Amino acid sequence: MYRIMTKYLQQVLIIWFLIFSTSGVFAQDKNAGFRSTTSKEIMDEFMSMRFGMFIHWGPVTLRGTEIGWSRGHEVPVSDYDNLYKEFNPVLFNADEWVKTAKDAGMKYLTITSKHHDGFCLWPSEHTEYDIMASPFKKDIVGELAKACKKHDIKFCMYFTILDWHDANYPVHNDGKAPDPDADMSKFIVTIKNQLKEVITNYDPYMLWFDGQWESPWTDDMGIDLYNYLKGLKKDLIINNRLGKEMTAIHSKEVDYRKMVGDFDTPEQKVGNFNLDFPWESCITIGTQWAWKPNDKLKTLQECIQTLIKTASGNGNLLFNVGPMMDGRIEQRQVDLLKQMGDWLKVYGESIYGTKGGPYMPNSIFSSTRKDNKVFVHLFDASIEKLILPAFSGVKVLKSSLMNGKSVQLKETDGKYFIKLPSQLPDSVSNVLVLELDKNANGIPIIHAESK
Ligand code: FHN
Repeated sequence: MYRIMTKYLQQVLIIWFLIFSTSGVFAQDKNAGFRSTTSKEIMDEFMSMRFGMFIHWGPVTLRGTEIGWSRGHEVPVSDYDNLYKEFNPVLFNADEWVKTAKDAGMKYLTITSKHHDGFCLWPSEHTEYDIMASPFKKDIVGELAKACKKHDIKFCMYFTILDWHDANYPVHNDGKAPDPDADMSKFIVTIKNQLKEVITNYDPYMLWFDGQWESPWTDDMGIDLYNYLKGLKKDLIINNRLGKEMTAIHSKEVDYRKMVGDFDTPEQKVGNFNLDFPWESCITIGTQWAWKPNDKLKTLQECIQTLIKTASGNGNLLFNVGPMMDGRIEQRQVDLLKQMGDWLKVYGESIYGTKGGPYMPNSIFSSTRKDNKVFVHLFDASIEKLILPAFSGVKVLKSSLMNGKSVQLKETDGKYFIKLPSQLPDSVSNVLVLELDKNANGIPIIHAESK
């Protein structure tokens, strides 16, 4: 009898496994070999910062065209690849850049240490094509790392894993087929050596990779590089552009199980609301990543409300500036960032260290929350009333505008009827604070119509 039972049991187990393994319940993730090893504590700290400075800079500023992309297009390769010989940003002052970031209310700074044109803004032992070959001959990355440490700003580095200048990388953004004489394994040795060099010399808080969409790069290379880097620095934060799965290039929903990295990186758009996986939107203050003469900059309201909308979606904003060829960030951009910082001095509690929700964002308002407060961000100063679904099992003890004035709130039939002052105080963006009798983070997500 016993033998018949075990035989039967074996058959059931085999059928059970076949059903589940084909139904995808146990389907191996595409990157079964990848697992993010960055702790939740580290990621929570990063995500609590909400706001960082992105800097795209290099010899290409001498032409005012897009970094990397204009090589061999708006700027002939022979011209582009010799710009470094003229690159002498004598007005570069790392402390000034970092103070500009700090005055903007930014908590971290990410510099394009090496973009797709392959030029390195630090003295590298693994290439001649670096800042020491220019008349400037100063370690830009090193000076920024030092200034960030001095001003308590987290120092981060952008690093491209494609390199249209390096002969060992098979693709050169010239529309031609990959170069058969290129040697990808040698290229990977070079970038591993350079990454070891910058981690050792500058101790970056986060590495922001880019350029994984081209054919020579594979997810396996990304997984190998991620594990190599984590072997060098256990607490290093690494974005998701070591792998092919991301939103920045594809406008589809991201399958987080397939990502290689610690956070998602939507680009030039506010990312989708997501409480489960960290994300950071990278967005330009103008229209071009690198400096562009007379570029059209975003208005202050667009800048502030972009930050609000990323925080309301539970994400960070990496906001990009393009310094000029002489090393200064143009005054227009500095002024805009300072005004963002002034707004954050009043309303920063509704951004830093918050979670997105509980109200899903819409065209009239969005929301963030922290401890026993829900912050309702009102995008239009002319709004006079708001009707919101009430939080179940929660009491609103106080409702007021963030800079003080109390606001009438009546709860009837599961709704809050809120009467706002005729003219809201802030011309850029206003914040209504609902103080609750319990922690707001437990409130389930609520879809509220924008009326
Ligand atoms: O090609 C780059 C581009 O130049 C810029 O660096 C952005 C910033 O995220 N990333 C790539 C485009 O997705």
